[in-house]
Amino acid sequence: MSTYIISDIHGALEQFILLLSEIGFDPADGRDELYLLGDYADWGTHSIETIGYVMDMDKYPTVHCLMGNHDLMFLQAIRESKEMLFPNMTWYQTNKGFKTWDDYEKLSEKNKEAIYDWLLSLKFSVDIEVGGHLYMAAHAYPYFGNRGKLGRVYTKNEAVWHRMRFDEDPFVNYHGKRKYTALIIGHTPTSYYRYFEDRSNAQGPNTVYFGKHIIAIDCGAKALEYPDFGEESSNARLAALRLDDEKCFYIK
Ligand SMILES: [Mn+2]
Repeated sequence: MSTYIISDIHGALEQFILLLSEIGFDPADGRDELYLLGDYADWGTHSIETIGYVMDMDKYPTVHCLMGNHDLMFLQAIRESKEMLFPNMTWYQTNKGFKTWDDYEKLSEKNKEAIYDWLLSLKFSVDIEVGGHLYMAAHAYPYFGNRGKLGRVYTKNEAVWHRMRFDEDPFVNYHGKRKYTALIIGHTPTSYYRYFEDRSNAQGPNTVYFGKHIIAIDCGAKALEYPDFGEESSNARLAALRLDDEKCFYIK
């Protein structure tokens, strides 16, 4: 049994399916665990299809899906449209949610409701134990609910939006009993962490970043369909981390 983690698919369904085949993950055989850290949609043109695909996978007990900021914006847009307000225009215009929304509006009421219910069901963090180590996985930042003694309030909003610095300790205000080895996150493309660590930009394709307190796995797949984003486009990949031996798998 192995434990795999993937984040920030952003509508890159073809690459996601190739990556699942590369790691040999099949939810029907019940052998391995798969954690998806959010941001299933937006940017890529196959966003609604990606959400449908992930929703089908999520029916299996070995698949665990978390909330990302894009999933939260999508959820907020649906709720606003239900209340006859305009959907979240920041998401629509500046976070590349327009294709997701336009495709969503073409769906049947039944399928729309299924997406809404699924988005509402997404968790903000999960603890993962592998090889004697305890990790927390979240889209961007820890979320504890009401577990443990906390030196500050950790909000759901931060859990999907916070931009972690490369040297930041996300557990510094957690005074509970659990001893976390690292926080595993997506959200911020790993080129950002490598840049701040060694001030170098010219490093080729993005790789998973193993920091002091974090493991960052978003290798920038959102730019796969955008050739005009310079190095962000040429370095973009979708990554899977196998937590057991920290082996990484990549699809361009
Ligand atoms: Mn994100």
